Amino acid sequence: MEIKNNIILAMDLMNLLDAYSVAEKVSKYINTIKIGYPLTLAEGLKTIQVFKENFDFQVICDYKVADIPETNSKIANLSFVAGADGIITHGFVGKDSVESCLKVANEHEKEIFLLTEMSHPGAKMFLQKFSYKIAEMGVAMGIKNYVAPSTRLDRLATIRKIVGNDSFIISPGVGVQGGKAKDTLKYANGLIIGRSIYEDSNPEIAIEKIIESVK
Ligand code: OMP
Repeated sequence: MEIKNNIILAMDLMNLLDAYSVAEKVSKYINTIKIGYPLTLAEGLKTIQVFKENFDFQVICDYKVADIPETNSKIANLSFVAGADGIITHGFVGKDSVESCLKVANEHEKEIFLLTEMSHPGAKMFLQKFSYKIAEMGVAMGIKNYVAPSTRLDRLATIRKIVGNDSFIISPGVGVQGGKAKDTLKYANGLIIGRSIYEDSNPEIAIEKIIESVK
C-alpha cells in the first residue's frame, strides 16, 4: 500500500459531518484513512464509501478482529464488501483466526494488517509477552503488513527485525500517546495519527507540521 506522506489519518471522531470536514481539510496531504469502532458504530459502514468516493482515500478498517475463525470471516467479509482496502486483525487469537481473515482478504484481493504489540501502557501486562511471537507467526504465514507501536521504539525496532525490511509496518502512538514521527519512521513505513490532527483547531497546519518534522 502506497501511503502519501507516510501518514494515515486515524479518524475516531464520531460524527460523519465532523469527520468529513477534517478529511476535507487534510485531503491534499494524505491518501489513506483509518476508521474504527467509534465512527463505524456511530455512523455505520457507509462511512467507508464516503471517504472513498469523495476523497479517493484508501480505507483501513481498524476492527481489531479477534474472534473465532468463523466470526472473523464474517467481519472481514462485511468490511471488504463495504469497500475496505485493508483490515487490522489481532494476532493473539492464534493462527486459525488470523488465517480466516487472510483468506477473505485474498479472495477480495485486499490486505490485512497484523497487530503485534499495542501502543498503550496496558499492552505491557499481557500482550507484550507474546508480541514478538505474533510477529513471527505472521512471517511464517506470509503476512506482509503489520501494526507495531511508536511508543516503544526498541520494541518496534525488534519487530522490524523479525518481519524483515520487505514487510510493511504502520505505527500508532505518534503525538498524544508520546511517540515521535521522525524516530518512528526509522522502523515503520507509515504513521497512524489521530487526535494530533483531528483535535487540532487547524488540522491542516497540524499535518503540515508533522510532515515538516520528518524531513
Ligand atoms: P491517536 O492516539 O489519537 O493518534 O490515535 C491512535 C489510533 O491508533 C487510534 O485509532 C487507536 O485506536 C489506534 N491504535 C493505537 O492507538 N494503538 C495500537 O496499538 C493500535 C492501534 C490501531 O490498531 O490502529
